[in-house]
Amino acid sequence: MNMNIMNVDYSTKIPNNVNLAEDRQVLKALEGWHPGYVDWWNDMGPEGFQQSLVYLRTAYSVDPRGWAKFDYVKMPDYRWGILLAPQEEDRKIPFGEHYGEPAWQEVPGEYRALMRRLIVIQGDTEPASVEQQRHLGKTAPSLYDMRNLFQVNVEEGRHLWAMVYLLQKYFGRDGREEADELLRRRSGDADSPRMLGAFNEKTPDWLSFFMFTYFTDRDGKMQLHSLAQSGFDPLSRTCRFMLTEEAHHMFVGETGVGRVIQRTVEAMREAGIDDPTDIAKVRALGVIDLPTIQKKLNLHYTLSLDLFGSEVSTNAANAFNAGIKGRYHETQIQDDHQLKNSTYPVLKLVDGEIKRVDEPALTALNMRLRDDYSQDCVKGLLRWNKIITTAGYDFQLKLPHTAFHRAIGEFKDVHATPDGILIDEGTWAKRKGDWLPSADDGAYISSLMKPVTEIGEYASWIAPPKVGIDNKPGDFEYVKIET
Ligand code: BYC
Repeated sequence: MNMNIMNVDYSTKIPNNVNLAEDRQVLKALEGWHPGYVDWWNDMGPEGFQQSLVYLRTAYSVDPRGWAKFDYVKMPDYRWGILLAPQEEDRKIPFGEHYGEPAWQEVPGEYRALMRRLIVIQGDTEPASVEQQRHLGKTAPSLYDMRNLFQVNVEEGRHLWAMVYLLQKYFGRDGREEADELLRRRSGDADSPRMLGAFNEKTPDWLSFFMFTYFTDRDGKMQLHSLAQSGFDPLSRTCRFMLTEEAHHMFVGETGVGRVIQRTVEAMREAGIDDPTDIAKVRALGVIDLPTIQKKLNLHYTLSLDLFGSEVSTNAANAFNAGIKGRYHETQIQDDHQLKNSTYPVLKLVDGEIKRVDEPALTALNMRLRDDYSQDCVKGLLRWNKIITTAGYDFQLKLPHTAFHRAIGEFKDVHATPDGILIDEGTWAKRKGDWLPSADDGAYISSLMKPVTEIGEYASWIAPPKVGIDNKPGDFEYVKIET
């Protein structure tokens, strides 16, 4: 069949724009993997609502000008497909030792293991997040939010398919085994956990979900951007298309947190509360106080910082030299794209003090990507803070210092305040509850997590969105539950 790469072939069981109909072996491998995926979705995907009609977008093209269509779909019937951004003619490897050589259409033998490891790590995060969020449908603050949760979930499922396609097409038997393992590991499981720390944490409530989609999905954005630079063209094209979907996930996070803040300041204004740190008074209104929002932010931001690995990493240097994983916006950077003689300032612990030390730029790539990430995070905070100041409150949300609450890298063995002052174990134990959500904070937030399923209604602790999904009006039924 002659197929336009822009449009997706829906005639095979697995929608795709990679001509699977003529790639029998890979089609067979994917069809063999499909039942296990559906079992995983049924066991570990959203709890309940599997028979509900959800107003979801599905990709039908990879043309950035119009790639998705919206319709009511039951989640298990979602068409999870393999979609790669169109191939760029004569694309060259944009960095590393092979700088300027034609991009690879197959995996070079010497980089197989390194490449497979990165693809597996990326793939592992996708089902993990679905597992972490599986119970949230039951406490959705509105049908609008419930629909957004499920949209994020089905797309993370598709991102798993994206990585599994690469494994099965380009990595032979090893790839097929890895694809099976991706369905076997479980978030938070003691024996068989997901690979990266943040993906084994709980997402206990909707504020966590919004923080996760703001901060952790944004790590996804940065990592996907770096892999989109890859000299291995199929990986690059896969990640480029994933980024199109990823934008909505971060939108859900940013607007979600923004709407929580909006509702809190509105309720405080109506009640005549001037002091946003008067937690008991604010909580009596059935909204989430700003200091608790700051604590949740501290938690999710630092868990996400850990996802960038160690500040100084030979793994990162090897992946860059090999032409497998580049920098954020690599092609827009003005330098030799090989980092032969350059340095990059890295925050390190030197004689018990936090210092900036110049390291070879090649080994400091994780730190550089993390810095790009932190800058990207700030943008949303500015918008959140504007909601607070517009309501007339003198309170600012801040990103904590990178030495605060870390489990990976330079600062994993020390304790620091959110301002970056090093403290001892005893002080940490005493003050921790001021900076990270405590059991009481968790219990209070949980007490608010009552489902709201009436059309156009919202829970007490969150403001309605400014615009509907796909420009739908406020009274749109985003999820038809009774089917
Ligand atoms: N937890 O040299 P180092 C997303 C391990 S999110 C546990 O410092 P490297 C999404 C590391 O594996 C994006 N272990 O690290 C978001 C290594 O082990 P080995 C996911 C960790 O390799 C929301 C050792 O420590 N994609 O898409 O330079 C919803 C030394 O590591 C952790 C990617 O991450 C950790 N946090 O960098 C859904 C991209 N960190 O080899 C989806 C692919 C490090 O000694 N992955 N370790 O056994 C990578 O680029 C890199 O593997 C990492 C780590 C950036 C993760």
